[in-house]
Amino acid sequence: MSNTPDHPDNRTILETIDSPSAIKRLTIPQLEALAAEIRERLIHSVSKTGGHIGPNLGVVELTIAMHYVFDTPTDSFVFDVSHQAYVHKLLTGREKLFHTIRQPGGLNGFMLRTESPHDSYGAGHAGTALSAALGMAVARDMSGGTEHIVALAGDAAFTNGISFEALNNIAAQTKRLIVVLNDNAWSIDKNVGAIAEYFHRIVTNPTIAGLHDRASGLIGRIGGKTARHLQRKAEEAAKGLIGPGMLFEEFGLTYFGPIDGHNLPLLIDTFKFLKQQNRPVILHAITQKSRGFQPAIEQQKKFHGLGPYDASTGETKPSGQKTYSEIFAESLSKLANTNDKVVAITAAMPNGTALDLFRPLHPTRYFDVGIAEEHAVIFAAGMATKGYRPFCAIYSTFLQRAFDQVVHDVCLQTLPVVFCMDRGGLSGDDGPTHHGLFDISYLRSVPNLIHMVPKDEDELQDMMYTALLHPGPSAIRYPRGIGPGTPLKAHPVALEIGKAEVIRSSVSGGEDVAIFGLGAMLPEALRLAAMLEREGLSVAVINPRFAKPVDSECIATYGHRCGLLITMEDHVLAGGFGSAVLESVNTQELAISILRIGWPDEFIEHGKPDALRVKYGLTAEAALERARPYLAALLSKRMVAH
Ligand SMILES: Cc1ncc(C[n+]2csc(CCOP(=O)(O)OP(=O)(O)O)c2C)c(N)n1
Repeated sequence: MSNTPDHPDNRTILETIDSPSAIKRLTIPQLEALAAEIRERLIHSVSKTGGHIGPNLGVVELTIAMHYVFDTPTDSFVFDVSHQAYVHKLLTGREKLFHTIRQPGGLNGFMLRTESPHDSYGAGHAGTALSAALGMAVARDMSGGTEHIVALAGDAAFTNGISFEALNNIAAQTKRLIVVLNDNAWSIDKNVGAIAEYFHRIVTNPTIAGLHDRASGLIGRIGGKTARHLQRKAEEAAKGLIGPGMLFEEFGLTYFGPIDGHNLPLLIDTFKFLKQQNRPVILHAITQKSRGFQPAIEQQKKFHGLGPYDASTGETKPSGQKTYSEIFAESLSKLANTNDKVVAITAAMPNGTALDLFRPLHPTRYFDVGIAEEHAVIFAAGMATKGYRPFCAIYSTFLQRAFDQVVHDVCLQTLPVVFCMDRGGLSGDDGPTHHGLFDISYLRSVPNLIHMVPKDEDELQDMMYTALLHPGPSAIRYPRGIGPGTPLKAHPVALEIGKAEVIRSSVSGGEDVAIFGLGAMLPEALRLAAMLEREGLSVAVINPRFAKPVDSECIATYGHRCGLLITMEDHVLAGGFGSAVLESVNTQELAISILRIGWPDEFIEHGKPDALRVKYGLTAEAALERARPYLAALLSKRMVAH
């Protein structure tokens, strides 16, 4: 509780921060108390909502210091991924709403321009902060502005190509940009590659560590200008010692650090100093991910982002049934047992894709390339040219990054790379940055590629086997979380390419309606069929299996037999599976009505998938209402026929 004269009531310091200007009135001890309160709040609140607890616990002091020194929304903060913006949200007038984060209708889990003027740039995908911040800085310079632009990016964001594309341009484009490298040595898993090692070398270099300690000591004792001068001298001396040309200096950014990213007075003093610089600068802050929450420190991977947990023990509910991701990883491990050309590639998502189950079984055939989807795809293409069979496990939303590589490197050369797209469909709590709702559209237009969507876990393993046997590129999309729980056959079977599976059809062939329920929508298709039957209609249900090529023979068969085809997909309608059916109907000149059920041409907000499906009409009930205008005609046709 705050006992200062400013806050005589019973409110905590955090509760008194209704805008960042309130932070500026606090003393260092009060700021430190505020940091403790924020940690407490994060741990308890996120235990109920789920979310990115580890990254946020690591940036408490950094965010406080930034808000202490700079003035948003006049100044702009650009957070990479922006999954670590919870503290920023708490300090920018959203403290009272914080319990709603990631909840339907509540705060988004990422920065959102529409949510607050303090959120200057939205994100959810990695590697965007430096480019966006540079764009803002250049726009400011062009319009004669004086505000500050601060980009905050994690060490893993620097494994991403875009960060380097931005670095390549910064010094040439602006004299005033502050980049904060929040180095906690972790991506979601341990950060990987040469950049991670480079940061590690800087951090563990005893000479530099000594200088940095002396600098912080001096700041603590002396404070003010002299200390800043000495600190800069120390940091500049350090630069000469680091060796290989100081990566960032070579890019034209003046490097400061490494400094302790939890030392509030040091951070404040350093930001004040950086604010005055007339040159692009990078501050290397060392932070501890999950700081202040022991269960998370011990299980960094798990606590990067997760669902609800016990706030005192960190325990989570046992998951029970295997997820699609786990089935994917186990099936791939089995395929790798029998085929030594099978390799697995992830772009920094060993946990999310479950490839960390594959890694110990086939360590030499497992590749984590960092947050580098474009590279992952071309790397896979390269391996495929040498006879290997790469399975690229990349979420549907993140494969968007590598569209050109899919087209230009893989499909144009007909290389047998398999894209295993986890989170194909609505992702739920993470919201529009993470929904995987576009992959059928963006992949269906690419020649040579086949696109499969399993109805259950067993079909996923069949599709992976089919992809392995297929001589060209293929993609498989499967949803987040668990499936229907179908047990796996001992051995997968190869599916006929472009052949749908008829789930139910009347023996007489006299259906009125055929419903194509793609992947996770098949159960809804079956429910819809039951409802239509109650209305007196005869209904066939089809598992399309392939979004490309669609089964035109099957479409023709039912196009001739029925009066209505209904498609259901967990994907946008524009260019999706239903569009593919429409195209086939058009090409075959079938005279049949088509009703397409899928996501509308809008970005879908975060929320619970079931509720969002109800809201946007992706349910059997909503489909029945949409089908109603056709029903009378179908029924009268039926009477005439019989
Ligand atoms: C293009 C893209 N690929 C993958 C991800 C998934 N992802 C979210 S956060 C993250 C790790 C970020 O690590 P870092 O930048 O070091 O920040 P930290 O979480 O450690 O604070 C990854 C891989 C993503 N958001 N965007």
